[in-house]
Amino acid sequence: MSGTTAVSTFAADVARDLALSPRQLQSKYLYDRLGSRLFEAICRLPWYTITRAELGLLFRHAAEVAAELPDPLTLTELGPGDGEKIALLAAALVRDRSALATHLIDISQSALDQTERRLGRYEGVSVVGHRASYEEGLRRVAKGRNGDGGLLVLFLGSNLGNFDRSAAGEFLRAIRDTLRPGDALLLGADLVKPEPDLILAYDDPLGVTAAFNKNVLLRINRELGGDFDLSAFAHRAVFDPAESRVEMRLVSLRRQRVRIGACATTVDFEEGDFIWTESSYKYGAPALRRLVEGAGFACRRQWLDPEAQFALTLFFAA
Ligand code: AVJ
Repeated sequence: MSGTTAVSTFAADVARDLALSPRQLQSKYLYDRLGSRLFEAICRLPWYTITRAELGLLFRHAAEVAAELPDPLTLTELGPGDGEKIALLAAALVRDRSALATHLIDISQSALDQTERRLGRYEGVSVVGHRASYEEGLRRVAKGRNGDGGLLVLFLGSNLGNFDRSAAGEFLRAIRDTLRPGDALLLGADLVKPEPDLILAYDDPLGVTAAFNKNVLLRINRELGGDFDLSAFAHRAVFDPAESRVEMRLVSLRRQRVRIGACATTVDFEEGDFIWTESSYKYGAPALRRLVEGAGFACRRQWLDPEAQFALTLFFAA
C-alpha cells in the first residue's frame, strides 16, 4: 500500500475490527500483491471450481448473451482481474456490432493495465480504465455513456458472495440506480452445495488458501508494525448453514498477546479465539434471482453448471 492516508485507514480499520467480538478483519485486505497471486493460485486448484465453471459458462453462452443485448452497447466490468472473462464476452459482442466501448472499474492499477492490454488486441473494441470503487466508477461510466445505447454490467467471480445479505441487496440497488430500463447485469455466483465440497474449496489440502488467509497477518506485521507469530495461528473454513455462508478464520493456537505499532494497541488471544477474515455467501438459484429482482431487476436467462453448482444469470433493469 502506498501513501500515508491508505496506511492510516488500514490501521484504523484493523484497530476497530480486532476490537469487535468476534475479532474481524475486512476481506479486502487479503489482496495485496502476494495475496492477489495466492488468490490466482486458488483459482487453479482442483477443489476451487468457481473460476473454471464460470469461464466454461461464459464460453458456452457468450453468443446467447450477445443476442439479448442492444446495439450500440457499452460493456463494463466491476473488478476485471486479469481480463480473461471480459475479453471472452467482448469478442462475442463485437462480432455483430460495428464497435464496442468497454470500461473497466477496479481499485487495482495492475488489474486495469493487464485488462487494457488484453482488450487492446480486439478490433473495434475501445477501452477506458477507471481506478475507483465500484459505485464511483459505475457513476462515471453511466454519466459518460453515449445517448441511446445500452449498458451491460459484469459482476462475476462470485464476488457478490463477500457481501452479507443486506449489503448485497443495497449494493445491487446502487447498481440498479445508475442504470436505465433496458440496461443489463450479468452476474456470476457460486451456489450452495454439500458442506464437504465447500470446506475443501476453502480449506484446500495444498494449503494455498491457508497461505492466502495468513498473508493478511504478514501484511499487518509489515505495513503496520505488528508482531503476529504466523505459526501460532491456524487457517479454518467453517460453514454456517443457517446463514448459508463459508467463513474463513484464523484461530489462535495458544494464549498470546500481539502488538501492532501503527494501531498503538495490543490484542490478547485465548487459545481457540479467532479472527474472522472473510464470508462467502452461497445462494440457491431461485434465492439468487429473488435477491437481484428485489433490487429492481428482472431475470432474463440463467445458465447453470450442475457439476460445480455455479450460476451465470442475465438480468435487465426493470
Ligand atoms: C474472490 C471473494 C469470490 O469468496 O470464493 C477464495 C475469495 N476466499 N478462497 C470467494 C476466496 C478463499 C473468493 N472471492
